[in-house]
Amino acid sequence: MTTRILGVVQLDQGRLAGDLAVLAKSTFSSEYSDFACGRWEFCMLRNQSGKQEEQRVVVHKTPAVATPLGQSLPYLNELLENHFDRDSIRYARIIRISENACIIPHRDYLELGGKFVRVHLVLDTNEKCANTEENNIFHMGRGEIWFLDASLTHSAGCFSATPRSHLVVDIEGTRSLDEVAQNVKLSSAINPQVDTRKEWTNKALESILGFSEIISEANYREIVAILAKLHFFHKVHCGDMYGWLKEICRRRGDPALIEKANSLERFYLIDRAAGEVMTY
Ligand SMILES: O=C(O)CCC(=O)C(=O)O
Repeated sequence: MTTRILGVVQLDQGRLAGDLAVLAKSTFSSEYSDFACGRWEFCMLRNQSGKQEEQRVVVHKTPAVATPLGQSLPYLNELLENHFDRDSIRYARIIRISENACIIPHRDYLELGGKFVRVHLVLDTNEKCANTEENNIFHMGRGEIWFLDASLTHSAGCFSATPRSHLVVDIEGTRSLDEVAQNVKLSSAINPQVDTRKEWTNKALESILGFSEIISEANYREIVAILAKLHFFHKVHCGDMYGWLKEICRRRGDPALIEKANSLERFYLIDRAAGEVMTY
């Protein structure tokens, strides 16, 4: 796993609560909702133009400018200024995941022709929230700053009634990882993460392949969401869902559904055009 913790910051819970209360009343974007299985959402705090309407991420070379929402969050601004090099920030977003939602396993940057150093500063979380990368599952703890290798297949989910909120910062891609997180405590005390997921069994596999009896255009997205969440609970690679989906559609024998499965795998894992949106 190349994703790793970079350090820990001491959060001021009172001031953080003030900004989280503002966010709770703010409008989150529906951009990238094709990546969401349930309520996985984000809002922009800094972007290229400083305009709230600029919601899509592109690779650019100028220091990110605070949006009106970003300007209204004094503590989060202070965290950005204290722990990152302002000139190297390209985007800052809040990503919130609500109960029983996740982002579909995917790879980033496929459409961008470049990369960022993507870091997460964890604002609000609990033990029922997890991130995943290929075969691995891990929990990012409150106050921790993590580098996330978003070019690998990954996902994140929340399975508690309390939503999870991360401050996600995209840093100029040429910056060395060692200089990305500033004024942080090193995290030598962090316990190694234990994978408590269940073993995957043939019985479990056959049960989901049984969706081939009922899959249709009408329930496709719901079945995709079920497949997308399984790796949070069973020891499988987070990208395995695309193989299962293709097999379900093959067994169904419907060419349109098979084509849709191939197209989902291409879009989320292999190749996307700039600005392309997936509908299914
Ligand atoms: O943790 C999340 O909500 C999203 C993780 C992710 O997909 C990313 O940061 O690229």
